[in-house]
Amino acid sequence: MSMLRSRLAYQTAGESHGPGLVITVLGMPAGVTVDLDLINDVLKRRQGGYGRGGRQKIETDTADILTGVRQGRTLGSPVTLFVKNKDSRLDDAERTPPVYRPRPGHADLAGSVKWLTTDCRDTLERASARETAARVAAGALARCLLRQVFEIETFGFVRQILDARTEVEVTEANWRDLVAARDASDTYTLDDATTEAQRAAIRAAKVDKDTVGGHVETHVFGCPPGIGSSMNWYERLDARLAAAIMGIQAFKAVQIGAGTRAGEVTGSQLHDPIRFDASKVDAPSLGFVRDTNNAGGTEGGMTNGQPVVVTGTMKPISTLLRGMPSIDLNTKEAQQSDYERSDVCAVSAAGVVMEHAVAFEIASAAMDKFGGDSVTETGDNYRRFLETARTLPLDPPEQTLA
Ligand code: EPS
Repeated sequence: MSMLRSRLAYQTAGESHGPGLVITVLGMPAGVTVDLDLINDVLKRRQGGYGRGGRQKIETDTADILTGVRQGRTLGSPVTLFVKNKDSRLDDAERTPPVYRPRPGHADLAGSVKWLTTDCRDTLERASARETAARVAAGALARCLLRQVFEIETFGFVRQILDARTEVEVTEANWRDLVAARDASDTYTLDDATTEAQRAAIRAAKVDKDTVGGHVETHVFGCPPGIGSSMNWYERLDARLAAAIMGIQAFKAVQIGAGTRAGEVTGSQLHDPIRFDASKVDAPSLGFVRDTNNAGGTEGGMTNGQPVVVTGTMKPISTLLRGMPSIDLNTKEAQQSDYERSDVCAVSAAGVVMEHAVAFEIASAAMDKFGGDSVTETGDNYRRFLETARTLPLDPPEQTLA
């Protein structure tokens, strides 16, 4: 996975109620123009969405750049970002009390046993979805690289909350228009009727002191064929995406393209027929056209030139105002689980987080393929690859010499 084997990787650190979150991105080439407005804009969007809790009224997440950037451009050294927590109180025992009644669905029980304590707070402070702010910051930095060097763009939105689902189709032709629709939606979905239905589902859950989850989608446009690799399981792009997405708090499933529907139809119904359209040879697809995209833009663990389409499923948040049947870890007696300030629904935020987790993996896999220490070198490598791929088949002697 990117952390272990790829050059472009990141590490986050920080507790939910500690002084802040630290993000270190390793392997960024020199010369990436850091769009701090983009980073801060998506950090703000992550904080929003109908159904969020009180914490987001306290925080105004913005990133400070501590290392790796000079005059707005990366140097090739590790880039460190810092997102400050205003609600910093980790060492205040009164305002951050122990939690002895684990919440079903949270890390509380398993973590307390693992780290040999009965105070779930030692686990939950790091397990908290507060950390997703760090993931968004890293992904936004990756988007700066993707845009500048590869002209690759990502688009994330909410497909469904509980049973309120938008059927709007996202294509290469319409996605830019849908950005405005998504940004006008309180739940980050794509049409007004679904926004209203999702708001109603969240409102009903709030009245019931309950929570709701849903499905979020990310589409990646502009990938050429060949990012990722079929040579080793850990280089497969779909495997990398799945690992990155399952690493997001509260995600329970990932689907690429048709996803689980692939098990319910025949091969001739599923696979996307291949055509060649010489008029599209300058597009990232290099002219290899598919009229359907059930593969979700990956075949054999590599991009195939079609948009990469990923769906992630977030479970309902495990902190319920009404509590859930649990126990007191000190006495083992039956008790309702503890309540911590939380969200009724964070699916909208999860859509932002997944988009950025996906962006980082795509950028990391693209750097694995094209390499380079500076954006100039990486860009040259990329253009040369496209030019050569367009001339296929190569002359045999040329192939031998290359
Ligand atoms: C979150 C911050 C957290 C929670 C939520 C998401 O802050 P606090 O615990 O202080 O309210 O609101 O985290 C969870 C739902 C969770 O289970 O950890 C954030 O910034 O996204």
